[in-house]
Amino acid sequence: MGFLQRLKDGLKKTKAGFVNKVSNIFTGRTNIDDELFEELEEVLIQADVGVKTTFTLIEKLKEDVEKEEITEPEELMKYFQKELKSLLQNDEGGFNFENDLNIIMVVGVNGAGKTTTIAKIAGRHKEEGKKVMLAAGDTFRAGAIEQLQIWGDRLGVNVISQQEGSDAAAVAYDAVQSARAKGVDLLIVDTAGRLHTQTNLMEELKKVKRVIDREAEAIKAGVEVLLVLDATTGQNAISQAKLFNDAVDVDGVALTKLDGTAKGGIVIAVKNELQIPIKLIGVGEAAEDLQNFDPEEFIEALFSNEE
Ligand SMILES: Nc1nc2c(ncn2[C@@H]2O[C@H](COP(=O)(O)OP(=O)(O)O)[C@@H](O)[C@H]2O)c(=O)[nH]1
Ligand SMILES: [Mg+2]
Repeated sequence: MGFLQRLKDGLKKTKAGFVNKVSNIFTGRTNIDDELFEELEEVLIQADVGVKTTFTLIEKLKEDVEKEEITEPEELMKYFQKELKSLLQNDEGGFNFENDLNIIMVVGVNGAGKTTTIAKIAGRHKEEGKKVMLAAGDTFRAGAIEQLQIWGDRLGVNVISQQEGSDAAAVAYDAVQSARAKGVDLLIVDTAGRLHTQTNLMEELKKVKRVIDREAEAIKAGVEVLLVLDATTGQNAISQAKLFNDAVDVDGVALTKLDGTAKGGIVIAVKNELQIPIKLIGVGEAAEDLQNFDPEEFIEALFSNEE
């Protein structure tokens, strides 16, 4: 299956639950009236686009109607897609590594998809011929260390770990040293995501980040923080993102499980309410289902008439 087909398949639920409703609003009437905008507003909010972003979109559409003298609802739908695309612009999908050693610190709550996303990123870069290393920084659960180790074995990638309960910042420190010594191109650091002790978690993550930043600066390694968000958690994902961003300055988001929700509008909310670029989207469990985010392709896949 090709890349675009995977994207389309992964967005099926959103297409059925959101895009088709939007289409019906534009095709099922002859006039552009207040009712059209009210219905659209409702559908957008239901699809997790977020209140603020929904209002922005509606305002822009009303401006388009005036400026372009649009009278046909169906024509306005083209402007709707155009405005969606422009709201998602400036997102550079994927990674742009510029240093000899590049470090990605991966954060997010338990179950968001951190470990699987790490494995997918690692696998992809290994295939491209890069030397990849993983660090088992979720020291809170023995299961998490083991899970990463299994992925490492499967992918043929080194995993730096210590035992359960050890200091995550110490694991990160070891990993950066080892990565440098072994000439690694990409080091990906897993972290804990337990939420019942939120303050402790954020303090721990800050410490890990401080250590990574300090060690990276000394050897001119690149560092970025990737926040993994589960698209099926809707507006919750947005509040989580604010917490993580306050603690560790998030550079990019990986939005997983888009295949599991009809509310793909969350993509637009993440971009606009958080102002954090979406780098990756997950549209399924297979490695190929983690894709670099491309707004153009995303909108095409959503609105295309073909299955
Ligand atoms: N359907 C679907 N499942 C995903 C996706 N990404 C991750 N998962 C699943 O989400 C579950 C939790 O993932 P895990 O990586 O262990 O989360 P962590 O606790 O954040 O490390 C696993 O069963 C993954 O297979 C995705 O894009 N689509
Ligand atoms: Mg994990």
